[in-house]
Amino acid sequence: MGSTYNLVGLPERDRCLIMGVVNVTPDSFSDGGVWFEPRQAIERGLRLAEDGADIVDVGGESTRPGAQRVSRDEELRRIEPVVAELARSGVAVSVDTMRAEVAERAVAAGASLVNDVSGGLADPAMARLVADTGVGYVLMHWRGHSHEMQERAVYSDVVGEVRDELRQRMDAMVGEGVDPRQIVLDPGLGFAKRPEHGHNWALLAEIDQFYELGRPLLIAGSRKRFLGRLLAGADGEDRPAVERDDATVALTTLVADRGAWCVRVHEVRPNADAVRVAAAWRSGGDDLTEGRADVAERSGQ
Ligand code: PMM
Repeated sequence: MGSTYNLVGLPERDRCLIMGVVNVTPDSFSDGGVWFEPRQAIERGLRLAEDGADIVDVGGESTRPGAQRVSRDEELRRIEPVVAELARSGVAVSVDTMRAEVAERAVAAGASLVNDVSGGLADPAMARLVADTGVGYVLMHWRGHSHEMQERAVYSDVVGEVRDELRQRMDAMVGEGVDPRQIVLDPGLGFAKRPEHGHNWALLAEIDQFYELGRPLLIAGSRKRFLGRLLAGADGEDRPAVERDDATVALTTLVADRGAWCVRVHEVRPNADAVRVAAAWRSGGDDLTEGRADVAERSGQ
């Protein structure tokens, strides 16, 4: 399973990893505003680690469809103290940013992973920063900023095009000095993918095609609109974001069984249970020694 990739500074487990989300933003689609103050965001991150997050992903810029960009200074103000305090507490931290300067400051503050939803396209300095620091790097499939991505969600073969575009981006990053072993790939569910066209489900159904690229996969479907659409009520309205957690857990179980390296989720505990169920399911019970001991260890229990 996902443990054999050995990304520097990140935990290794014989199961799919859990990345818990802390959005230090007033406007993220699923939890905007809830953890906006640094103190609340730090507490939330520590809580997610206790709940079983292997990595805590800290982001200061909303990427919901239609969102406008925040300034670099504001993004730094939001995330830097949160990254620093979580890292100091022993949490493996990932920084969700498209800006090389923000990534650089976050890595200096202790982040072990740069999670760039633009796959290096939003900031030409990102590749160099990743190469120079040697930090792990999530390269997501992306076709443009939030205000323009939905109109770019035009595909004749969504799986083939996303796979080829990920390969091109990976080649470009490696061409600028990034070691391929630093890279984690992400098909970018919800980013230039339209629920009404089934793009997200097509990518999930063909997840095996992404393993052909030879890198670990991060899947981030938590609370996304394609789940809301799937669970629409009789009135035709999408299920609201905060009521999509059970569906998220189901998705986690399925992608963990299909070998995903990590899932990025808002509600950690049930997903942490789900990846353990998937690991036991895959191994046929051969390796049940770990249990949740890793979580107890970290929280000093
Ligand atoms: N989605 C969001 C934010 N960051 N990072 C990665 N690697 N992949 C994603 O799909 C992704 C991401 C948007 O969701 P949120 O607003 O709930 O954080």
